[in-house]
Amino acid sequence: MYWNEELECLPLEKLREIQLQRLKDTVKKAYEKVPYYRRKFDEIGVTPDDIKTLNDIIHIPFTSKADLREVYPFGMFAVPLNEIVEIHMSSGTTGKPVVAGYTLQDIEIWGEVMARCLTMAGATKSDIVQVAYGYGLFTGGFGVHYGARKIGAMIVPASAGNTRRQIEIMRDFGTTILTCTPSYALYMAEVAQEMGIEPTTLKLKAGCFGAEMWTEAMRTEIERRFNLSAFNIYGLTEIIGPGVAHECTEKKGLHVFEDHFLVEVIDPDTGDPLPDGKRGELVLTTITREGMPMLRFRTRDITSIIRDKCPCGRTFLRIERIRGRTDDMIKVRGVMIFPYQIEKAILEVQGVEPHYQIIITRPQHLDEIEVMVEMSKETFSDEIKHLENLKKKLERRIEEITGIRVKVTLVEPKSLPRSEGKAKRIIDKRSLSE
Ligand code: DLL
Repeated sequence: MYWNEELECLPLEKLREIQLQRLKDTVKKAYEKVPYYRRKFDEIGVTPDDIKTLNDIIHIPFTSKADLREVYPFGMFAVPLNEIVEIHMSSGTTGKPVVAGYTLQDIEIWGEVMARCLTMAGATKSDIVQVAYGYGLFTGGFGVHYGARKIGAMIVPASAGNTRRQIEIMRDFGTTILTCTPSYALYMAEVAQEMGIEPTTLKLKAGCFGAEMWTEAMRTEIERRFNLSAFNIYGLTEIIGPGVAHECTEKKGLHVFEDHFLVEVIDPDTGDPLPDGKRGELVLTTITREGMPMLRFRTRDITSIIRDKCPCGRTFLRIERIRGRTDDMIKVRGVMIFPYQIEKAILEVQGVEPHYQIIITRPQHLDEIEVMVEMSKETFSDEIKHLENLKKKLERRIEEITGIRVKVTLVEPKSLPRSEGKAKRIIDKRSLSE
């Protein structure tokens, strides 16, 4: 099912033509209207006229989160302030947040790409879409809202939190599509059970889950607990919010809406472009944003490009599921490990729940990783001998996958903090213990 078949299935030649024109226009506007871009272009002697083909994108300087912070709050806007009709902000935990400004047309485009996402998950006018992403400065709630409104579905703007009420609403209204972070979905399943509501008896048929890293195993778990089809949705505040990329029913990578966003994957150390299929840092360029055009934004998200033709008929390239962030990478004794590897190991082992936290310390100049994993209710009442075996099994599996020996601590069911938004998986205590 397509929202906009003509654009989603554009012949590649035509798509490239549109992209080039839009890229040229965007670069010109950014250069003329945003002093920050002009300065960066001038510093390396590049002008908008140097962009003659799509490959010339490599001559454009990168934009980083630090650049955006430098011009906080409105320095990246390319239109007068009275043209900006809405503001959102990133959920950044450190430093100044990043502000994104939208014109009326930007909001229109946001609705369009989000309508495409929801349609990919099977949403139609007849659906009831519960938006359990936060509304507010975070982009999740409003983004899904604009898309669902375009489709004409019934929107339940629940926002994040108040979990018991979320579940009552799902049951009483017959919600068919749930949108929230994957960790919140799992938490909801747990709370439903506590309330005596079996989650599989709800009417949910699909869910759009994103805003944080999750694995295939986590997808299986969410699908099993709710008996729904779980889709992966990707996006970020700097580019538009949710709606940059979404899975089609093939679920083999996320289609990027290339008529609005250009995709590159680079080597995070050298900045050089990487060939398709090779994992590196995702770099995105907006080609239709008016309020805040973003040129070659370094997302820090790790993925690779899949350019093979997709059986769904869409011509947009796909990116593989995000593997983590360059700044989430834990470097231990010279080995890089990612939280997704640990999540994968945990979900493979029977007897534990998909709730975990990774704690990094450096007691004697050497990094140590402790993985706290919740036991299932049944395991909790097991004999100590069995628990010891389970702990060893987890440690062995994590070591096989990551190459690193970690300490696993089994904790009581429901003792780790639950999240209504983005889960906090890593607690880095290194700076404190040094
Ligand atoms: O999280 C936008 C969003 C809202 C996406 C709702 C999807 C659904 P930010 O708060 O700016 O925006 O965070 C963006 O979250 O750079 C990734 O690191 C991470 N992220 C987002 N979607 C996914 C995903 C929103 N599907 C940052 N898989 C991004 C993995 C994701 N990571």
